[in-house]
Amino acid sequence: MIITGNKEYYKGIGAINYEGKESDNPFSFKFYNPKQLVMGKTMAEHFKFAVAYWHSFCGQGGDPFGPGTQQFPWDNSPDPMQRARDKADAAFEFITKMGFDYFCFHDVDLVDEADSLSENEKRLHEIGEYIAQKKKESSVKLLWGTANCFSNPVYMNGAATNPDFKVVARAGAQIKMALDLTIALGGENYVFWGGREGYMSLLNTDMGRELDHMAQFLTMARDYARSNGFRGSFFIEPKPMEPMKHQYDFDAATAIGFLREYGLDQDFKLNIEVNHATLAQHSFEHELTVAANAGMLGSIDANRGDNQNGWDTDQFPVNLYEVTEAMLVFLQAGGLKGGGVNFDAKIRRNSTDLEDIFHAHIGGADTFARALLTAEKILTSSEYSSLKKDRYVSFESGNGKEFEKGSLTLEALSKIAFNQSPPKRVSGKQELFENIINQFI
Ligand code: XLS
Ligand code: NI
Ligand code: NI
Repeated sequence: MIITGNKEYYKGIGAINYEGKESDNPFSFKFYNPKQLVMGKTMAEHFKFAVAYWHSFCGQGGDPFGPGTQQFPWDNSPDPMQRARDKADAAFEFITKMGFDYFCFHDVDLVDEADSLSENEKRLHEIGEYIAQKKKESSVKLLWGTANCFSNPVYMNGAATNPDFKVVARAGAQIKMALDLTIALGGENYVFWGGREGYMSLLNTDMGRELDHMAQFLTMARDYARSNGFRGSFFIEPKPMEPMKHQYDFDAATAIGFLREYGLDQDFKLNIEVNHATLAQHSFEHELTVAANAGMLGSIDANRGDNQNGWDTDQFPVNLYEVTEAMLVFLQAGGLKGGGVNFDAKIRRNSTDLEDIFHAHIGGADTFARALLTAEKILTSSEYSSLKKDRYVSFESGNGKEFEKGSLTLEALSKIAFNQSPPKRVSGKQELFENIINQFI
C-alpha cells in the first residue's frame, strides 16, 4: 500500500511492479519478483531489501569541490521538526512505491542534531512517534538503526575510542538514544560502523588501550539493549579506511578476531559492504565467505566501487558477474543471519531528477535478483558444485580423512609421503569455473 503525507513528492510515479524482462516500462522490475520462489524462499524473504535514509533523503550530493546539487522539496521548512516530518513522508512514500519492506537510518538522518543532548532526545522521541505511526500504516519495517558518531566535530578523535573520556561518555549518551529509538521502532538489528574509530597516526595513539575501550563500549551497549528487550543482532560493519587513515574494523577477518578476543561473538555478526570489501583489497565474495565461515554473515550493504579510483563511491550495484559470485556464497551459506540487503548507495551528483532514485533502486534490486537466479541455476543444474568438491576428493577417505579428523601426527604424515608415488599435476580449472558463471548469466 502506498503511503503519502499531506503532499505527494514523487508525482506521476506509482507502485513499481514486476513486469518481466520484456517490459519496456523503466518504472518496473525486470527480474526482481518479490513473490518468486528461489530455493524454498521468496525473493523478498531472501533479500529483505532496505532503503538507506541517509543517501536517499538526506545526502544532497555535496563533494569537496562544491555544494549539493539536489533540491529536495521536503527540505524547505525553517522548523527542524516540520522538515523531519516532511522527510519521513517522502521516505515512506518512496519505500512503499518501491514495494520494499525495510529501511535503515542513523539518528541524525531522521532529524537534525540540536546543540544539546536533551534537545536531541526530545527531537528523536518526537520523530520516533511520527515514524512509528507511518510504520503502522504501511507495514514497512526497520532492518537496522545506528548512530552517526562520526560527523559531529566532537568525534574528530573518535567516539568510543576517543582519548578523552568526556567524548566517550557523550557517544554513550548518543548510542543509548539510538538504541532506545531502534527498540521503540521494532528494529530487527543494530549496526556499529566505526566511523572514526581508528587512527590518523600511531605516534599519538595508544592502539591497545583504544581497542579495549571499544570492546568495553560495545559490551555496555549490548548489555543495555538486551536488558531493554532487544533480541536482534548487533552488526559490525568493517571498513579499512576513510574517514580515518586506518579503521579498527579493517575487514571481516579483523572484526571477527576482535569480537572473539573480547567475547562478543555470540551477539555480534557482520554487515558486509561491497565497496568496503574492495577498499580492503578483497572482493565482495571474499568478505562474505570469511563472515559465513565464522557463522557471522549477518547483513549486506549493497553498492559498488569504481575500478579507476580508491574511495567509497557508493554506486548502485550493476555488476552481474560480481553479484553472481556473491550470491553463490549467499545461497550456500543459507542466506543472512537476521539482516537483509540495504542499498547503502547514492545516485551521482549530476543525477538530479527526483525519479532518479527509482531507477537506481530498480537497477540494484534487478541486479541482485538476476544474480540470485543465476546462482541458483549454477548450484542446481551445473557441474559447479561437483567440480569444486572433486578438488578435495583425496580427503574423503583413507589418510586424507584421517588427516582431517586430526588423527595423524607429523611423523605419520611424513611416513605417508615417503611411501607414496609422487603427486600428479592436477589442474585448478579456473577458466572452466569462470565460463560456468558466464554460461548461466
Ligand atoms: C560508510 C558506511 C555507513 C554505514 C552506516 O561508509 O557504509 O554508511 O553503513 O553508518
Ligand atoms: Ni554501509
Ligand atoms: Ni560505506
